Amino acid sequence: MEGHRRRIESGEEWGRRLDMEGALTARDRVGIQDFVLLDETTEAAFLTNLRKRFCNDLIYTYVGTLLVSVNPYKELDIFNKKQMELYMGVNFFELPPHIYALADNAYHTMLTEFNNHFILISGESGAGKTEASKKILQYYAVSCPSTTLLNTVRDKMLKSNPVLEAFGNAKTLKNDNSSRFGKYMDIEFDSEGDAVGGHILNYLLEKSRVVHQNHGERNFHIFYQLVEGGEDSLVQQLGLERDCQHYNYLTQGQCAIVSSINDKNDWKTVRNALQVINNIYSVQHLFEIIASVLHLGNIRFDSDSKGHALLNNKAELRWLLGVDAYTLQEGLTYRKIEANKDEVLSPFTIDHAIYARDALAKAIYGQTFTWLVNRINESMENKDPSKKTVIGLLDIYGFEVFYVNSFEQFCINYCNEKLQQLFIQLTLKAEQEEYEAEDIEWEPVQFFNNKIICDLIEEKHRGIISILDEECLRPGEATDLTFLERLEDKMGNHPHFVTHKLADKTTRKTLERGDFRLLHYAGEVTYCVVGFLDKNNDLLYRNIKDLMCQSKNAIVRECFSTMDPDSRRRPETVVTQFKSSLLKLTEILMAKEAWYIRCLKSNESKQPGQFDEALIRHQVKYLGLMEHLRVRRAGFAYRRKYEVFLKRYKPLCPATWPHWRGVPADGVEVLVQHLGYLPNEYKMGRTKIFIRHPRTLYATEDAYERCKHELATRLQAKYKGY
Ligand code: AD9
Ligand code: MG
Repeated sequence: MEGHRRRIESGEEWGRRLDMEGALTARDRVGIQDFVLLDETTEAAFLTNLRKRFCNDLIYTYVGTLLVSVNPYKELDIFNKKQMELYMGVNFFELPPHIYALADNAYHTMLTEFNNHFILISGESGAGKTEASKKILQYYAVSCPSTTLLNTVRDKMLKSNPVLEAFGNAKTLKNDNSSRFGKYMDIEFDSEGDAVGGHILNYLLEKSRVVHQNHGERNFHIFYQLVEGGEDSLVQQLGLERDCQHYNYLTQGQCAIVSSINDKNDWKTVRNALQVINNIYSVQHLFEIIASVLHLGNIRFDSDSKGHALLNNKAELRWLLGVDAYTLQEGLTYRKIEANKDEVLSPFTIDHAIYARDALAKAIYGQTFTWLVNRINESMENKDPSKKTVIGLLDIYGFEVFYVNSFEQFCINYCNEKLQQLFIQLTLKAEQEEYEAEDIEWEPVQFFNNKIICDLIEEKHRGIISILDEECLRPGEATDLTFLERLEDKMGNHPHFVTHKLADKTTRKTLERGDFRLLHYAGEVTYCVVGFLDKNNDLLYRNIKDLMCQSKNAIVRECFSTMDPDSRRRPETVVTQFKSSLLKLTEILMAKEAWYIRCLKSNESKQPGQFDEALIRHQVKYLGLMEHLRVRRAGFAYRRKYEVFLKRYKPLCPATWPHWRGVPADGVEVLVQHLGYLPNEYKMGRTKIFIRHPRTLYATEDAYERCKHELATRLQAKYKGY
């Protein structure tokens, strides 16, 4: 690990120099780079500062070590190798705020303390989370030491991004490149700081998009990329038409062409990045699957005289997944029922047949996505996991509200509630509780705790998820509307839950009978219950599943053979699986040291340079930034157990070196007195020392590095003669 951190002219010093040069003060012109240093902690002052910076293309501002980022919706010249080099190994507050500074600081803290970290990137849909996570990954790819072998791992990590974005992102009304899955990626480092491996956990892909898109939205990018950009021979081989309009699954949103997206070029990038999968046969199978889904979507049904579904265009069947065409046709138009050890075929109506077709398309795509993540993980695997520390990057779908919100928005917004809860627990709550526990004098800061909404959704036996699952257990009897009625019975007068029946006169006008409204931490969302039960059950007929296990396509065969191996057990519902995976994620994160990036969306129309004050004020409010600022301002940036602090810095004081004989707290007191800490710079708690500002600690750290260096030089000189 490198010794001294570089010290260079700081942003503050730069500001002061400008002051002396006259004209406008830097502070007046470009705002202040850490909200903690603002004269007043009002929302108005906060927004004024943010606006000043935004208007000067300064999209980053700190609140202590938390980074606030405002989406500029334009390319800025601050993300390049030169900038990266500027930030490498430099103390946090010494340069203007940047995502590279946060990435670098997390990295160096990990190396010095040999512990695990994570970077929580949050904000609503389109706020810039995915862009932020890519910039961090690029920073590590450039800044970490490199060898040929490691370059391969690094290359795979970088390539995983375009691949997963092609398969997991889509254009929505909020964002032209919206993440439709959640992603948590561990970057693994060895003790030298080399990136030696990576691992991705993926969360609930919005599969319904494969078969249905709302007006103004698209299916996943990969479909358009293949149709538009695929090589002639490939397109021909897959039996595709080079026209998105030809495909039922690509045209429902009526916006196959988007000005900000170049599917042809993106295809080239993705094709190249697919090297991340080491097997060319698999890549070919992957393309066959994408094409099969498109063909499947073009299968239509007619009805015979008895109202039973008949396949209309059998021609499409020959392109489908290397399975027997006749059996597939049967699977899409009949259901196999076991009765007294006999198998009976029960014909579908057209609606049922469409349901079966779409369920198959969703299952194939969803399973393939998981397969893809697994292959990427294999290729980034750390070959020697014995000694490693990690930095985890969390980039999940942001909070979203559309004109019509369904099961998918419910899951996405629930996930955002959980992340907000984690943020509250780790910052506002834990921080204040710690001051109390350590007997540090403290004026409590009030904040809105969204636990009440998390409980409303996920509480055992009483929450919305439990009620939904119970309804899913009553096939034939329960419907989306009985689910709504049960919610009304149970939630009655909950302050964050409203329906048409429960609402007062004014609110009732804004609610349909089949809706329920949740008052989320980030705003109200009205959910339409239609489809909740089906989407939560996510059933695939047994005979279709069995058929897929015989596919000639190795990926399909593998995916469906490993799907819920215990067929006697009822599979967990979608939302319950999601809830458990979020619980596990919270445990993973809680065991690590946290860094935060709060992304703000500057305007709804995706325009560069537009600072929509009302929109930003709303985000500042619900993200809890003001409360965070108040806690930070009154609080302490750094704290360490007396033992740990003393162990590291004891060489700096003759009275504590090489051994301190008394209790650690007294040793620390002697040490900081010796270092000249002023009384208001630190506080002694019951078990820890609290340091108000990071610069105090950085000065101590610099002194420690100098001391270590001198000690090493002296030792070298002493032993030179031997
Ligand atoms: V969602 O929850 O996945 O729907 P994100 O991930 O928060 O959302 P994303 O990072 O995809 O948003 O950003 C949306 C768009 O904003 C990008 O496609 C860019 O066009 C734009 N953006 C975001 N951050 C930056 C930036 N630092 N510089 C330039 C940016 N443009
Ligand atoms: Mg995203």
